[in-house]
Amino acid sequence: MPPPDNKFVAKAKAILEANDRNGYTVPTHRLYPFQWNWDSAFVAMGFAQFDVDRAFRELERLVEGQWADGMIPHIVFHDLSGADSYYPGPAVWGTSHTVATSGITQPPVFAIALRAVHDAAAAVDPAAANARTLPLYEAALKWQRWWYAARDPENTGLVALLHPWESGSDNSPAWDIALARVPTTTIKPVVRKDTNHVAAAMRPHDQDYARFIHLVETYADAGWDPAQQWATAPFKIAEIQTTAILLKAGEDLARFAADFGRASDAADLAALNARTRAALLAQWRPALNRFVSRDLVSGADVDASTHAGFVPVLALDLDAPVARAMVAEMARWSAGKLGGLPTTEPGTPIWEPKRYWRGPVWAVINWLLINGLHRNAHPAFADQLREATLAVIETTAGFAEYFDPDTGEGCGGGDFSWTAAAYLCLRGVDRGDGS
Ligand code: 9WN
Repeated sequence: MPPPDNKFVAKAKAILEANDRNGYTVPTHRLYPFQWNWDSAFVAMGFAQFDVDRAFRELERLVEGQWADGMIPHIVFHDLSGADSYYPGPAVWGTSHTVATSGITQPPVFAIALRAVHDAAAAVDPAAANARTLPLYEAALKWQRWWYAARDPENTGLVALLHPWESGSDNSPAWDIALARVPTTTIKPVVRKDTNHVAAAMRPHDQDYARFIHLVETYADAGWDPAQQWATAPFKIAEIQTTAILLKAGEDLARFAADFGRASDAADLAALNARTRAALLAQWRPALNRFVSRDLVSGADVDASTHAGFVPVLALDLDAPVARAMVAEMARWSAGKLGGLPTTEPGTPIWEPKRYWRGPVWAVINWLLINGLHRNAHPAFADQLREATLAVIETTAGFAEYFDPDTGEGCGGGDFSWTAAAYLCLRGVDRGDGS
């Protein structure tokens, strides 16, 4: 169902159009002047609500950055004309690909988006939709295989992140213990630009940035070779949000493999999905009512209370008591708060309602959870999150990057692409799953 005509729908479309840079969409003007990986996947689902051709184009442009080994980097620097407003740019990354890119990746929402874009296109012309999808399916499958080869070489079923930026939740308290082991020394000075655009109190600390850049320099030194990075990484987290997204992507790819008659791809995907499903289920902690990541350097559970603990609902069919316990916990965190689910548990020492991934609400996280809640037969709480997301945008925050759950204030960058995309998809469909 297309979104109804209202002034917010018009504004959301206008934001996507204004952030368009010749077929890809910047997350927001100046603060993020390039193409970001998971942002583009969410944006493609937003475009699919009103312009499927443009939705495909978003994904095609992201694939221009795909490396020979299959990785799709977290930033593609198509056009360097606005480069002075962002740090770190290509010179810091020191990668070598035909288009300048970063050297790390981001959550693989791409295949999930491809499914939504394909299905929107197929409603009009199935043959044309399949023809345009096929090369993107192949790119997504290659990336899926990269994840398993490069980030789960021991075949545990959980994929690991080697840099907090790969999570998309950069300064989450989930990384505090692991990141504290990373030195703050860097070869070249750190020259932050983000705090020229957004108040420092809403962004990561300088110490976080020093460690982020230390990791970049360490991996650049390893020649961006996945095996060498794995061997030398001082930060290595088998991470549940990314793994859950990878599993959902694997399910969507398996459906494409069946549709396209790719029997051997389908068999590979079924085996990978089954291994990951079992590994993810084993990360449930009944005492916490959440799933937990594992720190592969120390071997310990990452038990910081962050939203990531709920994201496996996206890709698992949970036993009813587990789903109920999880929903009750999410309801407790969001009680009396605005915008949906806060990214950390309110009232705890880690809770900072304005500081980026340490408390604020993000529309795209709500969106992933809403999909998972429908899958697991919790439509009432899904609707509550959906209504809260739409309401905070319409009443207090506008299309901000993220929201303060105490005040409903919009924080970070303005006219933000993925917030606009989330709005279009959540406003447009009753189930709120972009389909
Ligand atoms: C680093 C673009 C990206 C999002 C991430 C978000 C933020 C970048 C930054 O912005 O990260 O990748 O410089 O802060 O954390 O989720 O993809 O919107």
